Amino acid sequence: MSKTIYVINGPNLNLLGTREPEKYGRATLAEVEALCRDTAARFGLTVVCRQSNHEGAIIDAFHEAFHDKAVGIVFNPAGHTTTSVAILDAILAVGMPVIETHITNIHAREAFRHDSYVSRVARAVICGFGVQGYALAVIGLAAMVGAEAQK
Ligand code: CA2
Repeated sequence: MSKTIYVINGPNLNLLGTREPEKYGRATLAEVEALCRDTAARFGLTVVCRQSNHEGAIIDAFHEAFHDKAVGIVFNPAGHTTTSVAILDAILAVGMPVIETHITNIHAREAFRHDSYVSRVARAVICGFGVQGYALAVIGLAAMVGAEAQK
């Protein structure tokens, strides 16, 4: 049976491709999720995608990943990055590798975006590659969980 990874996106990322393309690009969330599925398929991984504008629903998605026996999570916490101890606790609770992923280089932006709670507990962090960062995150996660490229 193939291993499953989750791709979880936080608040406002449902607007991808429709607003602020100069910052976040022109790809829609559906296209980003397809990029993740296609990239994961190269390693025989199955992807479950979740997005919510609500902190509790994001935490529920982490719990779902745990109950689903997922092997890891690609996570863009968006506006919760620097605010949510509850999400930090959820990452610790599920005990699986989380790859924090940001479309923009948060360190080149306003100071309030820099100090990520998620980074304290994420296994790795990717930012500034645009939506291609999601593909890089999936590839890195695949290596971490021992998923090999399919012939
Ligand atoms: O660069 C990223 O991926 C961010 O996580 C995006 C967040 C921002 O608060 C973080 O500092 C960095 C904002 C997400 C907003 O998403 C939108 C997408 C399209 C159009 C408008 C907003």
